[in-house]
Amino acid sequence: MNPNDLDQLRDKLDNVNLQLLELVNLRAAIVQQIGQLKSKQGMNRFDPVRERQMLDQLIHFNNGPFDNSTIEHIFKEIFKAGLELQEDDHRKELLVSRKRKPDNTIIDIKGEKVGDGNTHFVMGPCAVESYEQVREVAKAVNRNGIKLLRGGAFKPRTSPYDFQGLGVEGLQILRSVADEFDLAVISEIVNPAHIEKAIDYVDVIQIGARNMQNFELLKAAGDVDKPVLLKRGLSATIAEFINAAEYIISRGNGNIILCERGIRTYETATRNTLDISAVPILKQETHLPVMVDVTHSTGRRDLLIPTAKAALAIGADGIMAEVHPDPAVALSDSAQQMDIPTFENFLQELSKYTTSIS
Ligand code: PRE
Repeated sequence: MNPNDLDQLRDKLDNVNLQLLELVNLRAAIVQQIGQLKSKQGMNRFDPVRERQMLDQLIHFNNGPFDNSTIEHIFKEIFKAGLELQEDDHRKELLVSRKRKPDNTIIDIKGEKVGDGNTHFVMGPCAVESYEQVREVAKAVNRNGIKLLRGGAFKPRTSPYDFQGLGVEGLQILRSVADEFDLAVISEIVNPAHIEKAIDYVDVIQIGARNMQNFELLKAAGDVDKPVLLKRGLSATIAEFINAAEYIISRGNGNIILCERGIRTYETATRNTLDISAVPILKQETHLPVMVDVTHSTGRRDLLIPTAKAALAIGADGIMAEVHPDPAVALSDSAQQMDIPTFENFLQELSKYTTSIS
């Protein structure tokens, strides 16, 4: 073969490549416009029927040399790329998106500024059981310079026969103890109708993993002027988690802390699987602070320190963990809560890795 022929053919191919490039991007720009229209009209971006029609038409006009299955394969990849472009554009439009707001959201909770680059701890018992129990933990929390006290008053439990929490009485206990030690209260609310009432007692409304897609609860939390700590659902993808936060911000409340608390996988060595890479992904995709709940993600006391270290190393804004004066007799989650000396050792171990324990 004449080497000049090869050069000529390659020149031709270069030209075709450039034409294809232009056409592929022209197509992508049209797909983006369709995506915007679909967004406005609330339509599904993925449309398999439309994809089938286009493939049938392409096969009808296909004169080779590529066979039909190859043509289908190539165009399915093109459709997939178009769909991803539409989804990417959609994500950038979200109010929680960092593309919309490049600066970090900093949430001021009684002077504790979550998202300011320092490490923040949220500590307290799994469930409020009594005034004395909460007071003992609050005293230790305060003694160690921590401001954010957690405690469950409404407990969504797997079994209806397990302790369901003290309800409003639990919130009252939390408030009076927190006031005594100048702490802020974070507590889970499970019913949209309770939000208004809870505002008198809590400084941060927690929406738990099991309620991450309770859209009426998300809307109700979005309607009030209180920070919200939103936990990732047990089997929620990161995109679903971000959309749950979007429900809250879309109603006007942008003070949202995201909390990775482990997801359900086939692994049984831990209670849930801590999805540590969710932390930098959430921080890249959104402007919201991100915390890690090491207690629920592991379900194991022996893993609290290493997972908390990992969370801080990967950029978490805070750590949540459970503390009980006597975990052995706790009414919930007894295997995973720390007693007070263990909690103090936990803080001591982590102090080497935090910017400031506050
Ligand atoms: C498009 C993209 C995604 C859909 O699954 C179907 C088709 C495409 O790339 O052709 C465009 C589009 O959104 C549409 O025609 O509805």
